[in-house]
Parts: sequence; structure tokens; C-alpha cells
Amino acid sequence: MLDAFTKVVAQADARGDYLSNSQIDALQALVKDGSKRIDAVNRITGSASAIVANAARALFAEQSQLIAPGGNAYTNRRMAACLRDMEIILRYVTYAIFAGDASVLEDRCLNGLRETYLALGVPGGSVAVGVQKMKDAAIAIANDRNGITQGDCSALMSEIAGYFDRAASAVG
Ligand code: PEB
Repeated sequence: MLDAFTKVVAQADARGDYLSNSQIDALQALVKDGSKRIDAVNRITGSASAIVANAARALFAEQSQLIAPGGNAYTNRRMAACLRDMEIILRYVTYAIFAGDASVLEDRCLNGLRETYLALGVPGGSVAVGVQKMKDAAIAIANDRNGITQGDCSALMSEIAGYFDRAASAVG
């Protein structure tokens, strides 16, 4: 598991060289905007259960075959497994946002997930739709400017969107 700092150290070490100016500049920008990052993680974490529940509700409204008899989320046991999976994915996305690096999400959550879903008969495309719904809700919450000092959060928001997109494309 890497974070934004250990990632550039590993890259520099692979070249056998000092940190480059562009690497240092990128980390400088990350430190400068660190409070935005922590705020975003706090907000998403604080609303995690609502983000999961609303995304799942919207997914099942759109794809009602999932909760009909024979559907992959039919029975309370499978419904619980589905909600838990969405919660796990959201949790790893919050770790990636915090670390400023996708490796924790990749290595500990997404690696092998497509194969697991294939083996279980879980429809990965539907999971991907659920992840996209979590993305929209998480960004709306993280990017809500009401009542706060308004700055430019566009880079952070596209970074956050990228982690959700990565999770969706890993299974969809
Ligand atoms: C991945 N999901 C399931 C299982 C595993 C995962 C390993 C099998 C074991 C179990 O049932 O607990 N576990 C999960 C994960 C990590 C992990 C992400 C990462 C670290 O360790 N079914 C649907 C929806 C979707 C869904 C589309 C959006 O119809 C999910 C939710 N996952 C789902 C379901 C099961 C499952 C298991 C229903 C149970 C499948 C079954 O037992 O038939």
C-alpha cells in the first residue's frame, strides 16, 4: 500500500535519482490543499451509510430483477451481502482519497473482485452501476459549498471521481 509520498519515493528510487522538481511541486500542491482532502474524507465517511443505502435503493428501483425471486440480491442474506459489498468499496475509496493514491483500493479491494463476482454469479455490471450512484452522491456531499469558504476543489473532485470510476470499471 502506497500513499502519494511513498509513491513518488518509489518512483525516484526506481530511477536511482533524487526527487524531481515536478514530483516535489505536485506534493507541495497536495500538502497545500490537504485540508480540502481531509474535509472531503470526513464528509463522505460521515454520510457513508446514507450514500450506500440510497445508491442501493436507486439501483434496485432501476434493476428490479435483482431483488425478484432468482435475482442475485434476492433473499435477505444476499441483500445484506450486496449492501456490505457497496460499503466495502466505499470504505476503500475513502482510504484512497485520504492517501492520495489508488493502491490501497487496487490491492486490497479490487484485485480479483471481477473473478470473485464471476464465480459467484454476481452481476458485475450492476455493481458498477451502484458504484456510479455512490460516486454521484459522494461528490455532491464532498463538493457542497454552502456555508463554507469557497475555493477551487475541481482537481480533488476529479481525483475522487477517478477512484469510483476505477472501482466501477474493475467489476463492470
Ligand atoms: C466481495 N462479495 C460476495 C462474496 C465476496 C464478495 C468475497 C462471497 C462471500 C460472501 O457472500 O460474503 N468481499 C467482497 C468485497 C471484498 C470482500 C468487495 C473486498 C475486500 O472481501 N448482488 C447484487 C448486486 C450486488 C450484489 C448487484 C451491489 O445483485 C452483491 C451489490 N455479493 C453480492 C451478493 C453476494 C455477494 C458476495 C448478493 C452473495 C452471493 C451469493 O452468496 O450467492
